[in-house]
Amino acid sequence: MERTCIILKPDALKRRLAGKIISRIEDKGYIIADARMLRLDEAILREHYSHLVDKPFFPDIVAYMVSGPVLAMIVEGENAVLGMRQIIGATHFEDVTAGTIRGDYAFNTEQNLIHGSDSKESAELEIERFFARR
Ligand code: IDP
Ligand code: MG
Repeated sequence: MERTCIILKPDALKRRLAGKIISRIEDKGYIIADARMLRLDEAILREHYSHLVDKPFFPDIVAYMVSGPVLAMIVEGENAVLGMRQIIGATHFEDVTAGTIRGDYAFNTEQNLIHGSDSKESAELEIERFFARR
């Protein structure tokens, strides 16, 4: 069984969309194996988004991601990494399609409600980062 790390970002909780998003995950057939509320800080975000630290918008991402609690989850099921990326939708707003979580609820590239690991390797690192270490 494959597992992936999903994070409901602060806007998902502020907009009271957690229930709807979790329903979509369960409707796909996946199991919420573990979950925890976290408050992220810049240090963990520099790690989690290490591929973006040099981007001009990185300070905005930090401000967004520390603006409230997040809900980190371990989601399990067949092809969970790719399957979750499919229901999450594309990264960039111009590529997002309706029917995905981002396509149906987000209205820009940055505040896009949900994180999902992009590979099995990232999933294991992120589960370690958000569940084992803290
Ligand atoms: P992903 O979340 O689809 O895996 P990444 O490229 O890993 O996309 O980017 C991480 C997060 O950083 C995105 O989910 C989004 O919140 C933010 N982000 C990525 N690219 C941009 C951008 O061009 N402008 C503003 N925010 C961005
Ligand atoms: Mg990513």
